[in-house]
Amino acid sequence: MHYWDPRIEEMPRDELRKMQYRLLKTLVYRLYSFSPFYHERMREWKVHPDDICSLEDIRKLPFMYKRDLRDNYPDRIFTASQDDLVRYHVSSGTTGKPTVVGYTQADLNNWTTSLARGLTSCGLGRGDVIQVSYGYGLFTGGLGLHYGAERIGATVLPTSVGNTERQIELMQDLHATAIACTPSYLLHMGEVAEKMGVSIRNDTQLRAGILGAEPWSATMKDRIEEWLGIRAYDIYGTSELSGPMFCECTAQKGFHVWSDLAYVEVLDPETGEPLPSGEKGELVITMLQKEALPMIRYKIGDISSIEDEVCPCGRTHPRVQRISGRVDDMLIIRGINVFPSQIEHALMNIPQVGDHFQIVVDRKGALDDMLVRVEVSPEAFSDKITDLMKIGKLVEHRLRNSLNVAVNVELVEPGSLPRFEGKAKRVIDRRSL
Ligand code: DLL
Repeated sequence: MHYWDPRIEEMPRDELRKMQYRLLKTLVYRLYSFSPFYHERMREWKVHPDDICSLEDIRKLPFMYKRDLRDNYPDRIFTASQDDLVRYHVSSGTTGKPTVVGYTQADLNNWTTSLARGLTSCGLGRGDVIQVSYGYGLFTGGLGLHYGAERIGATVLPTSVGNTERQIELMQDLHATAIACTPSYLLHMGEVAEKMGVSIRNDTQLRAGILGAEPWSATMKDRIEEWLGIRAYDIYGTSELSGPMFCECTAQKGFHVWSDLAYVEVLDPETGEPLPSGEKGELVITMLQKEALPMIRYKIGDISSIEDEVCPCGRTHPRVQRISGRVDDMLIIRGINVFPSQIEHALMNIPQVGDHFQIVVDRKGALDDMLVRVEVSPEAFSDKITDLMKIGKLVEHRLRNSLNVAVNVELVEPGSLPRFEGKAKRVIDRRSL
């Protein structure tokens, strides 16, 4: 078994917790003393650094939200001076102002270390050629993976997104063994490759995908693995935490959250109470070592659960399961909560369904109306109306059973729905327009 830093990765749990407590205590004192924003927040919540006497006391601290960054645009809550910043990333907010994240050199080092551990844990290292097809620039995916891959001694092929045919030629010619991109972009690449007469499974050296930045179901993972002949690893992060940070290991049982860098909580979204291992709730993360933009109890809005058992890979750090949705991308259809990931999960279990779908929500009179447009798989596509009707009925039935709400289904030809190079946009909610 291969580790990047065995001393940390296999550290006994009690030692890790002691380390977390020390880091938390130092962080809270620093912020209370030097940051007007955190000082004010802690006073509002009537908590003083002296009140933090154990790791569990983290629950006394106030939450942070994305809107805190937006309200303090661009850099009013940074806790490092501009002289000490070595980089900015900016996340393109769809609503309101974007969020700006600044990094000191130590922040970049920790981010890169986190990825070096993660990439090593999924079996990559020296000798690998890692094609980085996340966007380079203000988005964190490209540069984040780039530095992580270089750190482990792999050769980086920095293709960024777009120009897909050229990407596939380079993947073949330079013998890429791994690709880092969104799962939806990899699906698109697979299709473009087939149109070029290239099978990723048979005609390339690709054996691993480092896929994330958007929700994707376990069934989608299975399909990608089977179709492309690779292992598909989940990688998670948000720009506010640095960018892509936490990656699955070869056990593929959730991504390890490095305890020396982050403290993770899963809370009941209704009561705010911590949930036991295995139960799904809202992820709240505290970054224990960030200098320029510390994030304490950041309410990310993503839903998942923690698996507390030590991983078969031997790493002692907790694992977070695949993200099953967001608190705020939850669609409420006639009073029923529906997550796009549930729809994906149901669809991907139907062999006649292709890999792409779109959800359109509208209001007809007073009633919510949900239409799911589904590409039929090339093998199942037929010009016989009766064949298509049968598939349509099956899809409707499966969706109704898994969502408990009636759904209209429209089957469309393979290749006719939009494809994405970055994060897929699968939901069109016309009710808010
Ligand atoms: O998406 C960082 C990233 C880059 C992660 C490359 C992984 C790979 P943001 O643009 O700030 O940062 O978006 C963060 O994307 O809160 C989740 O809702 C979603 N997300 C990210 N990774 C995953 C994943 C980057 N593996 C938001 N599964 C997060 C599900 C994910 N959702």
